[in-house]
Amino acid sequence: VKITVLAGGVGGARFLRGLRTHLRTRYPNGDGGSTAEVTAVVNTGDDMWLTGLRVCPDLDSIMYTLGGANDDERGWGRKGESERVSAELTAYGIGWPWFTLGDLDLGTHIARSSYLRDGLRLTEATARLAERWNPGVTLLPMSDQPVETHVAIEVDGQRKIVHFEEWWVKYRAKVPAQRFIQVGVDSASTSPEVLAAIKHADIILVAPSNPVVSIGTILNVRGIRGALSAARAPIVGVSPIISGAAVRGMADECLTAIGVETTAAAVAKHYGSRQHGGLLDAWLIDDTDAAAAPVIEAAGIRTRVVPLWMRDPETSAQLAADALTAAVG
Ligand code: GDP
Ligand code: FO1
Ligand code: CA
Repeated sequence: VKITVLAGGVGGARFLRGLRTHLRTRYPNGDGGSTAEVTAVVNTGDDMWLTGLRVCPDLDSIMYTLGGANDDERGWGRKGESERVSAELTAYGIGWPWFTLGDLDLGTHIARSSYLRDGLRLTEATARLAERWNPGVTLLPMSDQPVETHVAIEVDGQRKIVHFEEWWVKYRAKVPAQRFIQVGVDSASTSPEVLAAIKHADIILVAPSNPVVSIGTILNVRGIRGALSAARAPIVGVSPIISGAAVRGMADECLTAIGVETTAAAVAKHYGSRQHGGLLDAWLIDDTDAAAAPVIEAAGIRTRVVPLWMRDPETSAQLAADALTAAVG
């Protein structure tokens, strides 16, 4: 079975880890792994060139999490990290002092930048990096061309446009976002690998990731929406919103900026029913949101009510199992 997952960073990583666990028992290969083939199409809108290096936060969150090297407490970066080089960079006045590149993490950025400088596409560079971590999932950037999310904000009466990470990390999304801009989106398109992963999938899953700056960004890349609507596989989404709140992270601030309520039903309607030209065949909502199921069903999206909290490996694996069950109707 071939499963393709659209994913952002932390929510995407936890969901993929749960899916991998579930598939090892559901489709065992006799060697501790699974015969199921999972491909993740990952948001690269948070990427940037920093201190001369290409940094890809969401790809790295997934790669480290599946490789068992993620700092799960902080949510990003490597566990056991140190920050000696970062202090040197700050002393030279390069980089962003509020955005820390750890020493071990810098190894990844240097290796990636080296591959890119050698002429590899980001897809190829990502595959090379992932070889070391054995993620058990094929990681594909949504595009080989840069598409960077920028945010229009107003600070002290001054309007300005900043990189997504500046809004997210420096301002902690506390200044309202007026608009998201995808720099480069007009000249970018998705890769042949992503198109094939969508076309040949038996099941397509939308991870419980940020609907605006993770999944929304992926969907806006040329070629992806068309491929999804033409895909033969059912498309099942998992709500990143539970009881009217983003579980981890700041999805609320992003949804508000695009005029979508922070509810499981509003996000489902924002994605839209596939029957009516939208994205979803089915949508998973949390037990606490059960009352919203009829509204979502009425919009033409099959709705399943299950626990959506990924508290530990078991609950994450169960969520993945529920998503696969929803795919068969
Ligand atoms: P980011 O790129 O690191 O911001 O991560 P993603 O875009 O993949 O996901 C972030 C979103 O995942 C958060 O805003 C939450 O809404 C959602 N999320 C995080 N943990 C959970 C969880 O345990 N269950 C569900 N359903 N959603 C979660
Ligand atoms: N998040 C922070 O809150 N502070 C940081 O200094 C920081 C550095 C950083 C470096 C590399 C990387 O891959 C991720 C990093 N993050 C940091 C996390 C990241 O900015 C965000 O959580 C995601 O991009 C949001 O989707
Ligand atoms: Ca992200």
